[in-house]
Amino acid sequence: MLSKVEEIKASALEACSQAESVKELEQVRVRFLGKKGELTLLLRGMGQLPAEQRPHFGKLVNEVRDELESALAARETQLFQEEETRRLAAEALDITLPGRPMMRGTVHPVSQIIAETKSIFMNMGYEIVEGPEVEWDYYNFEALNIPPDHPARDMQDTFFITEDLLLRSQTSPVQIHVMENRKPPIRILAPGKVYRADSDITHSPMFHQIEGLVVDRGITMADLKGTLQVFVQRMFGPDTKIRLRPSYFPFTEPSAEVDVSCIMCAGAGCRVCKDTGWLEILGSGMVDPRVLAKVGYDPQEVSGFAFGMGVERIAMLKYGINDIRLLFENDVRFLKQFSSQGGRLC
Ligand code: 2U9
Repeated sequence: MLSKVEEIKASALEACSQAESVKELEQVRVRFLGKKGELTLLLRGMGQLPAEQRPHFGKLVNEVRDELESALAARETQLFQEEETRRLAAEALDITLPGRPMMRGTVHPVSQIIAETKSIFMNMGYEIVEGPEVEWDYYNFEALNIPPDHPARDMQDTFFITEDLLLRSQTSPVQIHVMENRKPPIRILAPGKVYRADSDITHSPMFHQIEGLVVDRGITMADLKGTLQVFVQRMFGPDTKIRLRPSYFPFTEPSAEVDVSCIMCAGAGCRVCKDTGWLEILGSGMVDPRVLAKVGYDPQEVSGFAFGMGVERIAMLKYGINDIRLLFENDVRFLKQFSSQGGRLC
């Protein structure tokens, strides 16, 4: 029986050191120390020994069990550490790998034109002003010398909310509010959304306008022309020329449409300018004395010039866009072409 104990001890310690995982180690524990384990059964068979040998035998088996338990615990700690090291190595992150590339957003071409125009006029001392998109009929029409029978008031052209309330069809009401609340000198730029019941490849029911207004003593058409000359040179390039053609607007007298030398062919004639060498970009004129009088200014004392442009039209000309709807669809393939990096990855 004693040699059997030594035999079990040797094979248990051997199995313990050979176990390659915590699971295998548990099997070793069960095999030798479990309820039906080899050492346990040996202890249970002690009754077959002569009485005087039992204490010595029992002591020996208990020593072997203690030794095996210590060996199992030591091996378990070792295996835990090895398994932990392997797990951490498998989970390791390589933080030197480059990150996933992300597309950088771009500024919408309409916003680019608005920002550029604001910057050009702010550098000339203009103040940027804004106002409500829902307006009274009075501010959108009446104060601007647009009589009740004028075609612009037609229900087909303007989005009326009630008989007196509408979605503004131009940003001019903003300038009327400013003039009602301030005395000249006035030098303001009013960018914003406007609404007209119009929709085709060059018209959208909502579009953006930028209007400018200067009122002071002694303002003349020369001031208007000089200001617009500076604007187009900064917007389209230093060689850009302008020409003024007589026109009519209810709120300006005299009025002029302003053309720039074609930004595609520099005036030589091409498809974009329909071989004329010129592109119409805005309307302008001297503020009608009746408009000045309506806000309480004395037209004998002060005069003013005003101009207005459609932002989408400027963007279409500047970037060669042939359908206004592209500016409202927000197709990333279209928009990324207007990034300063051409929509490249970060
Ligand atoms: C006040 C007095 C006068 C603003 C002006 C135009 C001429 C003009 C159009 C350009 C293209 C509108 O978007 S568009 O269809 N605008 O031609 N706008 S003068 O005149 C004003 C504004 C405010 C108090």
